[in-house]
Amino acid sequence: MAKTEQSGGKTLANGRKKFYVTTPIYYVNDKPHIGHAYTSTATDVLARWHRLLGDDTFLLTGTDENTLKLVEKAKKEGVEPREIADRYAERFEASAKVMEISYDRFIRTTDEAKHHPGAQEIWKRIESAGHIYKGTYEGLYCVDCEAYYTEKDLTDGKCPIHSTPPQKLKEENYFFKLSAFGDQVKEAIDSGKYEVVPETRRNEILSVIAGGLKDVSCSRPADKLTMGVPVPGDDTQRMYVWFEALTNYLNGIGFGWDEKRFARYWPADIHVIGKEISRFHAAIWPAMLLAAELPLPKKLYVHGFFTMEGEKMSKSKGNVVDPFELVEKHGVDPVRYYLLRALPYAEDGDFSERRFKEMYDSELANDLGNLASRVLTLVEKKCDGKVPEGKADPKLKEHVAQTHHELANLLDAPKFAEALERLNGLVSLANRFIEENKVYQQEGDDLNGSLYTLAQTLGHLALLYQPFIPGKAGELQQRLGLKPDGWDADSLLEWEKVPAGTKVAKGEPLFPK
Ligand code: ME8
Repeated sequence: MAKTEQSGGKTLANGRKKFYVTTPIYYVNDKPHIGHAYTSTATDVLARWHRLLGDDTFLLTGTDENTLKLVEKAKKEGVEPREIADRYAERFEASAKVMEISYDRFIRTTDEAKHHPGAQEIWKRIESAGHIYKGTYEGLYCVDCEAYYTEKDLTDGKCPIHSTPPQKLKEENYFFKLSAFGDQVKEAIDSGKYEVVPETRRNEILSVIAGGLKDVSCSRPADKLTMGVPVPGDDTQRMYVWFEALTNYLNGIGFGWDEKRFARYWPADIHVIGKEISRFHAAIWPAMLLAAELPLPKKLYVHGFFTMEGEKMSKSKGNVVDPFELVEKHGVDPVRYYLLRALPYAEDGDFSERRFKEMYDSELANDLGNLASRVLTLVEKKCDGKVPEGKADPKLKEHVAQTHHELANLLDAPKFAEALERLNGLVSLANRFIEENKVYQQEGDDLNGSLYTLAQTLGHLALLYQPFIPGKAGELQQRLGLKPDGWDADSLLEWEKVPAGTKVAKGEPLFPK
């Protein structure tokens, strides 16, 4: 398989490919829930996959803090906004750790040394190119979305996402000439230079652009938005939160404070986001970059939303699922696995405890867990715990190679649920191989060939599941004497993973029931 097919585009001076992936930065006015955990986990799968391929990988996540809603919440609680921001930013970082997100940097937009300078630099570049002007904004604003709306965007006079009436604003602020970039953004998306997936989302955004992009307000009066990034050269204004938050994707890798690192990783290979913020990422963000004369990101992946047992998750319904509790109850790998499997590509998904249990029992315990324990038990019982020398079964070997190929394509899409299904397909095939050949009754060369083949297959599975369930995959690697890192696209594909003579350990069931 050609390496370029699997890796991020740019080749670095040291010959390695780079891969830069981001999560949205999350608001700090509330606790993290499984929606946030899903996005971060999906992002993490891509980062871990590219590290496995040997790419120089960077995963950025963090928090979006300079919001009016935080200022208002702080006023109500009688505390400084920063106090609340610190509280929740800590919570989000802790949830990233609990979900085993392998982030390289956690950015906070209150960071005056490593976020503000980059955000202001972008402002200056856009302004000096003539794309920012002063005007009066008169219209609607949803504080929960931190977004401007027109009457026709509303549902029964309310915000379509939060079902709350928006504020009416009339204020002096700066505008970004978004209208001047419609054609260029359209061309970038149409041509795939900035690839927006799934296609339904791409078509949606193209029709928004075809309807005409209007200039957008890009600042708020400093007396209202008392925290935030000061507009360069005008103390009375702060940058509108989305306008500076989007620049986190540049600042997080060094824009404004480590240009060398910035040059190494930009452009982003993929931004992962939820569907409600696609306009910001597919229209305003590329326009800002074009205006500032910076390269566009390569891809935007827009995923659907989780509902909870069929209902919208909301605090008032009390059905928001806390990732900390979930991990405490089930362990992190099953939670990651379930979230990734439960959200189909291009659609919404439902979180259900019953489905979680069913999936755990059938796919993890009965299929993958069982395969591992059957193969390791057979090697222990029949071959003294050492992988025998034997002839590889050509069909299973071919299927392993095919799985690599398909997995690479599915993760390139990226289709997480399908990628796991594909791996599960290999597990089923290996289980069937044991049944059909009655490996437990085999002797001599037949037995040796079967166990040698199964040990290699299990070795490949231990590596290929690693991006999804790093803990359990790691345990399996250990039992097979397999190293977790130091692989690249070529060595990963090599058939022999657990050479004859390797001493393996049976261990406890990987997924106890
Ligand atoms: O929008 N299902 O932050 P946010 C799946 N700060 N994913 C969900 C979800 C659900 N029910 N609910 C939330 C913001 N998400 C801005 C982003 S980026 C420059 C600024 C995930 O805290 C999903 O990824 O509201 C969504 O886009 C994100 O959380 C929104 O997080």
